[in-house]
Amino acid sequence: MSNYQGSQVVIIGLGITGLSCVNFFLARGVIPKVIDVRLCPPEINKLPNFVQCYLGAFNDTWLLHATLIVVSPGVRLDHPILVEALKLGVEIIGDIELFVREVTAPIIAITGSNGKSTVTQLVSSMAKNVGWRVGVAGNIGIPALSLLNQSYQLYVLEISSFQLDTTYSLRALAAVILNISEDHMDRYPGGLKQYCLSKQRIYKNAKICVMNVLDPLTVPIFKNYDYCVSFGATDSSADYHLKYYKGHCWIVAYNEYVLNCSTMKTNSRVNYINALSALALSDIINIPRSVAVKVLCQFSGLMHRCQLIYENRGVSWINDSKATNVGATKEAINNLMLSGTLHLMLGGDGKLADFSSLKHLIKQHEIHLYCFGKDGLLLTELGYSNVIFTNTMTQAMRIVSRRIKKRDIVLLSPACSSLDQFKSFEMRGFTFAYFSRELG
Ligand code: UMA
Ligand code: ADP
Repeated sequence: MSNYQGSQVVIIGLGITGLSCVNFFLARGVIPKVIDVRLCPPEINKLPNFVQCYLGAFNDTWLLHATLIVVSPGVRLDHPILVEALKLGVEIIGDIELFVREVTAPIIAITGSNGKSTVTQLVSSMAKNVGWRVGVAGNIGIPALSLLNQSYQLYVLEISSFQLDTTYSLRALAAVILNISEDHMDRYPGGLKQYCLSKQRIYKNAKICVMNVLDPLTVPIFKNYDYCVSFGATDSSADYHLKYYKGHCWIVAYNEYVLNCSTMKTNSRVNYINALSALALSDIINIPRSVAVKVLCQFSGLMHRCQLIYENRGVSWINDSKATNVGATKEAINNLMLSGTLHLMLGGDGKLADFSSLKHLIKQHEIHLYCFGKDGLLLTELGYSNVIFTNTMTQAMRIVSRRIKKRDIVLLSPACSSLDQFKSFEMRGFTFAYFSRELG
């Protein structure tokens, strides 16, 4: 446990992370200062009035005179004033660092470009089904510090690359990088290499590393782990893999046929792959196989991830609003059983992504494109014919609704963040669901 008495603490960001950090310090008798570039940050009403708050811009004097700066994940670390503070010897960390300095219970740490929330949900459900008290937190939407003072036996943390960038003391019992594909390029001027190095930080000092053998970028570069476990959908040399046997896809663990995927509620191959890493993690913490398999069978997928939300007049409407990068959108397209036309809705903030690898898929499946939002115009360049540009997603849906016919699929898998036009990916997904029913 660290002692922050006498520290001059400045917290940047008053979203859910910033507020959890404020409460953390107040509980330790330290009154932090808070900065937020917004004039009306989301959690301002929950900030006690004796905590000094500077809104609308960074307060350079506060930052340069701090002894500890705690940044929210949305804050860029290459901001000149933070670079200057660092040079002056000011410590800059994030909420996960504060958290891991305090906890003694084992931590399962999960990162990757896609599948983090799904695997976090699966592993934590398995552990809860055994009867353990499990804290589930992190990028999944619950600040880790908000779970600190409870007697959890295990923490399952979803950790983003932004959070890993400001974490130094994580010593996970088991850590996994599920996969790495381009994301958040607006935050990583060093490109995929820099993003990948952020993800790799999860393995630093981990006891057991779980890696995806089909994705070389997930292989640990830090070698001080006790041992490494592998998964890989189509690689039968991996400890956990998928195998076709008598017409069915099976989950195989250490050469044992563990689960017939057709008995699972989800029929998404992506979720079979997520089941592999979840099972690997559950085996590491000695969850009985029977419990793990029961959870996998009952799992029907999370909301806003390739979720069939409406069927009418032979047309299926699928909400994959959580596809906020190219990798997830590719996966969604490849997973579909197409017999009619695919109407794909792309748009939002692309975070400086290179979308070009979608072009081939779009041509191959003769996909009709509907592009909207901040990067909508850029996305229209992916199409050949049948490309529509609108300002908003709802305008695009109105056009889609006039063009659909029996056996078609309308897929919202936008390859972009929602934040240019929506409060969150959930709000974008709910809006899509609402208008599917209105217009479909
Ligand atoms: N802010 C500043 N200066 C900046 C940047 C932000 O003052 O330079 C302020 C904003 O004005 C805002 C506040 O900081 O008022 C918000 O902070 P934040 O953006 O870090 O968001 P939080 O509300 O604290 O939520 C964060 C994560 N957000 C981001 O990583 C952008 C949430 O992940 C996470 O669930 C939450 O902490 C709890 O851990 C969201 C996300 O989009 C869902 N994550 C990315 C992703 O999944 O792709 C990584
Ligand atoms: P994350 O928390 O990493 O964003 P989610 O489980 O919320 O991951 O899923 C986000 C998106 O990625 C969804 O579009 C989902 O269909 C897709 N997805 C989930 N698992 C995988 C995977 N293993 N590989 C590629 N895409 C995936």
